[in-house]
Amino acid sequence: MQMTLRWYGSRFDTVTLKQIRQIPGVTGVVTTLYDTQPGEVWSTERIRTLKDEVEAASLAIAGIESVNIHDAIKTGSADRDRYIDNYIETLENLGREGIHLVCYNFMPVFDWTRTELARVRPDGSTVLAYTQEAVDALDPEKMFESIAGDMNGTVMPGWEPERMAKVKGLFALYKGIDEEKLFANLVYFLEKIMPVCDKYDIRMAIHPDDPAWSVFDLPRIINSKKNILRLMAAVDNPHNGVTFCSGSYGTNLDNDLPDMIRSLKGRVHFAHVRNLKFITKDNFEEAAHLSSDGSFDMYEIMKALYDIGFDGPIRPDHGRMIWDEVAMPGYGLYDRALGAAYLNGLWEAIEKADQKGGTRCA
Ligand code: DNO
Repeated sequence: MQMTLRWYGSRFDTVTLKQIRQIPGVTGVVTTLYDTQPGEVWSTERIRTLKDEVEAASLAIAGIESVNIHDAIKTGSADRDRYIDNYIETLENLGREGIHLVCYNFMPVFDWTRTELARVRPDGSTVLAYTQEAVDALDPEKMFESIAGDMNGTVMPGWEPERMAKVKGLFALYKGIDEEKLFANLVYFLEKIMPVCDKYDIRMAIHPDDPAWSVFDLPRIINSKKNILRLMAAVDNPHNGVTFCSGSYGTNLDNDLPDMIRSLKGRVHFAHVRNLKFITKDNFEEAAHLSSDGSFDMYEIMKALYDIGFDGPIRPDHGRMIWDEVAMPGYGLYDRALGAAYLNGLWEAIEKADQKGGTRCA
């Protein structure tokens, strides 16, 4: 596996490439052209400039997170083929620049949903949190305003103000789109792009829905073992793969994370590994990566990735805000750096135990 950090680009991120380079064991970033809109073609020039900048800091682009999907594709509207052609052109341009991993999601209207961006934990750190009660009490069109004040002046992925200004219209677009239609639209899209992925060896890695159930009555389809395996079977091409995000699938306690990873052997192209702390089953907060700080057994998650021969990029995911850092909630430097070091430590231990046949010194 390759340890990486998510980086939003020098115009948007509070964390620098130099800082990322100094986290032990981190050799790459997953990044994006954060100012492009879904449906826009990414030019070769811009991809090359981004690549040059990352490489000048002695890091590599391990993948793109995300090339976002236009709503016309998700809703299957009459003009979807035009946007799929644009997506294909972007993939070609990325492939020619030697980029072989693309993370994306197929969530309607909202990307990941949290109801608090700065819940205070017992140690004084602040974290993102979710309660179903808060979602149920909220007018979906006011969702953005309810959290905007806690974004520390940053633009959060999926919650771009321009997009949120159109939220009413977005809800209207998805009227009549149920889970079966959304699934069919996703399969249609994947079938169209697979030839270009085959040609340039681009691994598509779908990010799960977060939380892993329907919010505001919107359809959600990438949220369980059954549903993700259905997608893998529907487009049975190794380039159709997943971003295994423990913090997203893990929102639903019915999801057995190590078992899901094992069932996806050969299709996990990218891993987001983080921990959650459950207060009740639909009230959870993000925790430090360490197993004992949250509800997941992080060793078992890393072991499952090791056991399936996972060799793609991995990244620590949302970190706590600690040590008075002011950054994009979830995406500060300090706690993600601790997370990377911890995950690297787990991996080293798993690997060495395996190489030594699990034997212990007398
Ligand atoms: C949140 C992220 C998501 C993810 C997208 C992938 O922190 O995990 O925004 O990047 O859903 O397209």
